[in-house]
Amino acid sequence: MPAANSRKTVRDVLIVLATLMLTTVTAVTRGQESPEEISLSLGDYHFIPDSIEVQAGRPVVLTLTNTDTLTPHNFTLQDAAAGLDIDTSVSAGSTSVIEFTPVKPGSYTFYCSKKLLFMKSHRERGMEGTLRVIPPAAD
Ligand SMILES: [Cu+2]
Repeated sequence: MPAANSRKTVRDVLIVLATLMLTTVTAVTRGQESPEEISLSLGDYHFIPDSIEVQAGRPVVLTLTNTDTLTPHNFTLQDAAAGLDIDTSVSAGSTSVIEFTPVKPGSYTFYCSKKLLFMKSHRERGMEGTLRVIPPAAD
């Protein structure tokens, strides 16, 4: 039945168009979203807080403050599959601000990769934490 088939095709095309429009609207809405601002303090082999949660697609402004008086630290978060490649040093007593937009929901480990020769790395001393990326809010 050709007539029924073409009606079905028209319906399929409409569904695809509607989906595309919805995707576009969602992308535009997300683009306008204000960044999420998070502060982390780095010191004495810890991150405070050591667990942060962000939303996929929403930009994050991360303020990293090293509260130690001598020891440099860094914030390393690398996951190629999730498009995350962050490695920022923060010298003692200073602050660095980084921006990134997580795109893939999941749980990612960040850590400090500093290490002195013959010593345990900061990560081995417990300097790591978790970034949880939750799916975008359905609205
Ligand atoms: Cu460190």
